[in-house]
Amino acid sequence: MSRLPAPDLVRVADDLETLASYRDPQAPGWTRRVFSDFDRAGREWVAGRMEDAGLAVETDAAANLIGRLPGSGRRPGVVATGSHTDTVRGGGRYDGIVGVLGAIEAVRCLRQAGAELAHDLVVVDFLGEEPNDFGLSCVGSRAISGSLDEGHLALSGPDGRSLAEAIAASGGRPAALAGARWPDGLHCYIELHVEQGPVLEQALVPIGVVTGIVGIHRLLASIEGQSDHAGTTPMSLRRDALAGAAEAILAVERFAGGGVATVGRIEIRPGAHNVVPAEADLWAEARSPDAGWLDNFGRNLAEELDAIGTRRHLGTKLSWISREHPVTATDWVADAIGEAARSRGVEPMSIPSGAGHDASHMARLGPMGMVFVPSRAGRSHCPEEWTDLEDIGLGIAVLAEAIVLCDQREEERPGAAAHLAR
Ligand code: HGY
Ligand code: MN
Ligand code: MN
Repeated sequence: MSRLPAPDLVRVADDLETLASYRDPQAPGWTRRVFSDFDRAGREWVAGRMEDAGLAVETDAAANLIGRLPGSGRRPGVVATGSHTDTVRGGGRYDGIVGVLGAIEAVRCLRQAGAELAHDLVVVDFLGEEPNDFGLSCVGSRAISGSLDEGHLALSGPDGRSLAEAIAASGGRPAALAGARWPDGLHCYIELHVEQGPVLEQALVPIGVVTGIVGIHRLLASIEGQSDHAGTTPMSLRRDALAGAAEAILAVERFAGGGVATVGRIEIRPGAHNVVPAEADLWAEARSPDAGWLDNFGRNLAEELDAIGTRRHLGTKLSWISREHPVTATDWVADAIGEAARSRGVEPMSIPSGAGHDASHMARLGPMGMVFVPSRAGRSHCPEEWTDLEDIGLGIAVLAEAIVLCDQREEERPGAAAHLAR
């Protein structure tokens, strides 16, 4: 039996509702996109909640919001938890948010119980987990894990600003980004998140222990043809970039067998009824737990784009925006999460994650595990996204208990070393 108090569900519901009120009223759903005024204001409020919970708050060079509870044992490395509070356009109130507000509530439970941790505990609201206008996701966790490079910082957005400038406007110091990597090492990272799929709900199991996270490869395919008069140019003489793009979209769908792949955005120029399209840009991604499958997908798509270009006399260019490898959760962290669930009377379910998470990047630094709670009807990245408060409360209780269990583990077990070497 746990000696930690149960999370205060009224307080958690209030926090969820307040953060949801920081939203873009011009956009659908509960939109709070990274680098927007709404995101900045929401995170300022989150910083206040961290302080109220007894955390010492700082903003690091990548504009990650970090709340620290000092440990008493002077053990090296931190126990880290958290997630993100930015949303996709038209998103919901739970994706990422449950992991940040849940971590703050877990801190309150630990402090209320007088629980002393040997390691420092840090709660992170990572900057910009969702793909942003620069085409990049997980900006903050990439920076912390040392993989946000100069090329990323130079990416330019629709308003002509660079990613570095956007990070600075959100309170970061991009010139000092090397310092964003955890200076004191990672004992382990545990993230609470909504499942974003239907598996737990259908199985009537309220807690999932994540086994691993899919790899995600994101790309931009640019197709160049020629703009011509749509009434006078014979079909045989056209170099229609959009018709080529249509073939490419269907190729992405065809090559998705065995994994998932999506074209989520397309831009056409000049974009008029009566002009043959001269340029098309497609933003697409593929996901799989199998790194080999992802490589094959990329090869197949590159060959197919070349073939489309040759057949249709179009120029084609494929650029990879990011290529995240699949990661597996660390056994001893996953075991601790399972034990924490059982201490709350729940037999958890092992479950892979088809969604990407900051945890994928934190896994570069050390042992990683995730706790999932059910999503109603599996809906996510939409305004209807919903998780019952009781399930969120249980997830927070499991997170708090898992933090205590993982804190007590000795460091540098062989599993952790193998993980870092991957
Ligand atoms: O796109 C994803 O998988 C995540 O929700 N950011
Ligand atoms: Mn998301
Ligand atoms: Mn998320």
